[in-house]
Amino acid sequence: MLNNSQVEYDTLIPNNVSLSSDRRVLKALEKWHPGYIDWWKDLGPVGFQDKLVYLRTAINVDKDGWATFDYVKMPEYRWGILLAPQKEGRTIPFGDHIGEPVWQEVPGEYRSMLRRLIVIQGDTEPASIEQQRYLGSTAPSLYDMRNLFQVNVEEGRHLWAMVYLLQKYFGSDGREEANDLLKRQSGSEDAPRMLGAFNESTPDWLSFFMFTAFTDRDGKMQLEALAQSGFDPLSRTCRFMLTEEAHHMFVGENGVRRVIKKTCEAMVKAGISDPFEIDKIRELGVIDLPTIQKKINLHYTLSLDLFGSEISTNAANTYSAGVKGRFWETKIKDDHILKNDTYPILEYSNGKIIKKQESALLSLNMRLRDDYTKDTSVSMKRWNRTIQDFQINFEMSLPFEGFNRKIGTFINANISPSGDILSEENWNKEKHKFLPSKDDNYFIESLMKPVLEPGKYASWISAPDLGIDNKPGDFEYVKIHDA
Ligand code: BYC
Repeated sequence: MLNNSQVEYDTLIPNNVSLSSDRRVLKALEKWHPGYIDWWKDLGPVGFQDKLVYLRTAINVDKDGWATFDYVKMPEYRWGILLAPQKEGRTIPFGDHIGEPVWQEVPGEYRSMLRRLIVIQGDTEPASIEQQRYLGSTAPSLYDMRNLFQVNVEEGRHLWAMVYLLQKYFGSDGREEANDLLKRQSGSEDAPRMLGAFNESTPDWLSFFMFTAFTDRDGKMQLEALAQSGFDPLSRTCRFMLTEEAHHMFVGENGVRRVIKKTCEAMVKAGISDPFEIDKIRELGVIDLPTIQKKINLHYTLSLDLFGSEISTNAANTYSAGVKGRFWETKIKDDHILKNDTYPILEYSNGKIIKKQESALLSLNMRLRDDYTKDTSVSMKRWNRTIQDFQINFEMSLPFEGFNRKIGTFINANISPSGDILSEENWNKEKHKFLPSKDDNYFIESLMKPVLEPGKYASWISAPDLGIDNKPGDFEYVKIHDA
């Protein structure tokens, strides 16, 4: 490793990329900074901006001790630019340039391809903050509120990471793209965010936990694929972002698990063994398991769409170019060129689901999606273990890949979560058994009452097993009463 992990912490923008001696980029970022703060105040978390929040701040890129915890007001968070250490002698691990030294500058022929990927990645970061902006006022505990704000400030840092790459490596069009990242807005009619799931609303905390469990995990997979890039600054940036991303998925997976646990506890206490006694269970002030399953169906499939079409020339081109790899590319044992390989995919054609072998290069989105599904099933196992611990006869499952899809071969097909092809009429009759209905959403929203006393939790969620940074159960994660 080259010794380039020294962090400049006394500049406006903490960084380990020697910004103080890179006047052009420093100036560009300082110019972008006020617009970012305005955006954060206008479209970031509503309320609590003047409160002290117990937040983790990245101060280093060493494996151990990369973060410090302290009370911070969110607008004063130190959003830094931190790249994982450069690996000496790293070579491009896949594609037509395999074995060549990685690029420290953008190769001209791949400039627009790289810019597009960086802009898409950058666009998702502020989008998720915008989606979650109203949640603070209904937090089920101070612990959860703190976790929400932690996720938010770190997504803000991830935006900075992409903006740095745009400003440093893409000249005036990079500058323009950086400005546009603050202009598009989640859910806007005129200038929406670029990818589907980032224009959906996150109206309640179960949605937030599902989003961080499922959609942040797409983030993990995409960052892992970009971390393989032959463009070394992108690879290093993504490698460090992955360090923070792990906590976001923990918030989601553990959040959903705590919701499930509270439901099971309440059912056992009330002597209800049938998980489908929905009205009785809801009267206990908890969310019934079938409704949680519907939320899984929704968020998993919205996240599948984020992988793009199963067959994609874009994906083949970025791979052959050495710009975007596969999940854990260097651990895979094949030629890393893939021109002669095939990959199994499903295709929906003339009302039938057909299994076929496709070009491995063209199927790279599908392969990454399959890796995502494998990764996700670990969460499913943990959630089901919680249900089994209470001896309740219910098993959560991931729906069939063709269910509820808006991108790819299954676009708008009427297929049930178990993979049955339905007539239009049956789909319309059944769909509220598969996806949250208006009533389900109203019920969930009716539970969203804030709990702001340290150590206390809303009726529908259990306390976490451990505090953040080993803090005790009644720790005041957000100082609500101090100005
Ligand atoms: N919505 O060949 P296709 C995260 C477009 S999340 C709307 O099928 P491709 C995070 C596509 O852009 C990770 N449009 O797909 C999580 C293309 O349009 P153009 C974010 C879509 O290009 C939580 C056309 O359809 N990072 O970090 O192979 C919180 C045909 O494209 C969608 C990345 O995604 C969609 N769902 O793959 C915070 C990595 N899907 O260009 C953060 C960068 C496709 O023809 N992005 N389209 O107008 C990529 O690698 C790829 O662009 C995609 C799409 C995987 C997104």
